[in-house]
Amino acid sequence: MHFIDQATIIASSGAGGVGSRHFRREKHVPQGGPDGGDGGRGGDVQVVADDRSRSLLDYHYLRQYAAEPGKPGQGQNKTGRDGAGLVLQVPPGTQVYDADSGELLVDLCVAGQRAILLRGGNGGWGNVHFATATRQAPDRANQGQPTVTLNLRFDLKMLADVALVGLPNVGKSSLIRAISASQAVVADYPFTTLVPNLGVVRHKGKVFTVADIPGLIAGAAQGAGLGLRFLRHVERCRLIALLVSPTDEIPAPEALATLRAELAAYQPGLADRPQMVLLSKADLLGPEADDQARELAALIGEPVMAISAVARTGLQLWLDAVAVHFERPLPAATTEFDPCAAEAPVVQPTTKPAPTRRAKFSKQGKSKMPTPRI
Ligand SMILES: Nc1nc2c(ncn2[C@@H]2O[C@H](COP(=O)(O)OP(=O)(O)OP(=O)(O)O)[C@@H](O)[C@H]2O)c(=O)[nH]1
Ligand SMILES: [Mg+2]
Repeated sequence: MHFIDQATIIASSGAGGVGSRHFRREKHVPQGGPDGGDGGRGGDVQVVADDRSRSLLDYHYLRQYAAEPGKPGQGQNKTGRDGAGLVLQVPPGTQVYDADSGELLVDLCVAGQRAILLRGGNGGWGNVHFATATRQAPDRANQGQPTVTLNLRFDLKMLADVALVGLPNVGKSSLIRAISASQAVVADYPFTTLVPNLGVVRHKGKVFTVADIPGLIAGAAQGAGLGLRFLRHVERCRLIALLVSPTDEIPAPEALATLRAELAAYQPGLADRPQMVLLSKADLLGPEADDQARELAALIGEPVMAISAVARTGLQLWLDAVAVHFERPLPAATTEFDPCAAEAPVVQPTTKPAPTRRAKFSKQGKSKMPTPRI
């Protein structure tokens, strides 16, 4: 599957329908009064976080989206039909920006969360509204409010509980395959994984999501390897698992320092995110694996767990530790990151009120319909 995590689109609200300029025409009702109905409302543009979508691929191919305009009002006081709204479905974790001003409009961090980005235009008044005692045949009606166009930027930052970070070839994809149904590709060469993979782990009644991030190398901050492009997906993880393995080209303490330096270069705050160190491919170390893990732990001054995706050892213990980590009540003044607590899933719909315009009528008495911009 193609994975697209950024897209820019143009979205337009529906214009309001034009009001009708109509007079009653019935047998035996000479000079029937005005009966032109109002135009229908234009459709809104909404955005919704949809659990089933994982990528912004659709928006990469199709860039222009428009809600339906309201239908014109009609005689016999008939109001025009409202235009259908437009619902843009994006994966949870998508931030929606106004591409021109750079303003964050809404951060959709919970599945099902939705926001109205643009409200459809109100329909114009039909001539029935303009009748007065002295003006009983009003020759005017209102144009509906025009369409409003917004350039939108979608920025997907995956919402996983745990991010797997390590040098290329350390066994990240093998690990996500071993603990979830993810079909991440595994191969014996660096940079097998080119885009992040997401897996759902079910462990002893707990469910959490794990992201396998493409391998990092020293100098990623300057663009080496795949650069830091995919670290945006680590930004919103609550726990970072740092993997080192006996097959790394550099010793484990050095590998850890490299990974941490690259994380900090991407975003200083990432260094403070809770981390766990995993000694991957423990099967290659045979019975010495646990000793080596203890040695490394003593060297770096923090706990290290030995795991093997191939031999499936240490996985349950590690998942126990992850579950305990997420269960632990957070201290009052915690700095632990929780994307949804930090930005409570309150939707702040951004609406741009459209200016009202009067209808202009040509000599033939026909109204000019609002022309949608796209
Ligand atoms: N012996 C052993 N080999 C492993 C283990 N986990 C992964 N490997 C091997 O290590 C190689 C790389 O594994 P991947 O899971 O693709 O590594 P990765 O970290 O996802 O690599 P990139 O996507 O390139 O960053 C493959 O040949 C795997 O078979 C393990 O637990 N034990
Ligand atoms: Mg991989």
